[in-house]
Amino acid sequence: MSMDTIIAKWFSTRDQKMTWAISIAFLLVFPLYFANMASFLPDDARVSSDSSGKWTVSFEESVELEGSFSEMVDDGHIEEFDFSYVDTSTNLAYLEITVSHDETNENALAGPTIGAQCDEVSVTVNMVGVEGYIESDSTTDSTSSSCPSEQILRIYLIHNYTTEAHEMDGKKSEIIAHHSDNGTGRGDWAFEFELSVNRGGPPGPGPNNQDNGEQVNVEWQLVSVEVSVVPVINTEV
Ligand SMILES: [Ca+2]
Ligand SMILES: [Ca+2]
Repeated sequence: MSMDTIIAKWFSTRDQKMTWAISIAFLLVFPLYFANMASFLPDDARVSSDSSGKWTVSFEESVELEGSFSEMVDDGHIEEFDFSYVDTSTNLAYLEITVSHDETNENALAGPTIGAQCDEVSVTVNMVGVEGYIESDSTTDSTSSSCPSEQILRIYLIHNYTTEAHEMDGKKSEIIAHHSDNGTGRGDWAFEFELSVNRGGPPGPGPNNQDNGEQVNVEWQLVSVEVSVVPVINTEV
């Protein structure tokens, strides 16, 4: 069978001609499509393949649990607070606790306040009931005796946590694993804060001011993060 005969047979019917026409059209269109595939995807598209490459990693935080309260704390008194979190469907990033106080109630024995001294507030987070955390980056203890005071403690649940978008090389699955909480942060969280009164007074020997403790304000947030990994688009020709 000669080449002319073969070609004549392939194109002998209208259906065969149509099939060839469609096949050639796809051969032309597919390379163009794959070459520009990234530009067809929406900004938040996720690519399911797990090949190695260069990726843009970005983050969106959400507050999973939060609370705030104020307590009038007496000298030497320890206030305790706790909560539980067991949901494993989230990717926990950190717990942040902000403890603030000022000197608001120190009064001289007689007359206006003289030489007031800021009270001291110490905060301790008890991690015994919690499934792991990143010890090297976290703050679980803090003390302040300068007013006004704001102490911020963060306990991280992801290694090298950042919210700045950045590029990484490797497999997508490895990058997601790199930014995973790995199950840390679940369990019973507990923290306590203690106040020690400092009484100022007029210069020289003599009686100290009165100070009946202090108002201590606490805010806390347990924050999760959604990690987005999209391929870096090479715009160079
Ligand atoms: Ca004081
Ligand atoms: Ca006070």
